[in-house]
Amino acid sequence: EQEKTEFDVIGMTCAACSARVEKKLNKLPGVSYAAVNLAMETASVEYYPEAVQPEEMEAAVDKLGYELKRKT
Ligand code: 9UX
Repeated sequence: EQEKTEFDVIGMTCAACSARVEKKLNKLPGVSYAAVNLAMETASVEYYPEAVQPEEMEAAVDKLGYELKRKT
């Protein structure tokens, strides 16, 4: 069963930043769809929890130099 989660994204300045974060999330195995909103500084991710966890998304984006904070 797919799940959906939302993050605040910290550190994005321009559209290339948001494209980079979005591409990274979409490449993660287990992620079926990721969309980043630069203006809102948010990311919405649909994923298969048996294949990937939100912590892995945070770690992958951290490596790019941005920070994800999961919304509760
Ligand atoms: Mo835009 Mo983001 O020039 O790291 S790509 S600021």
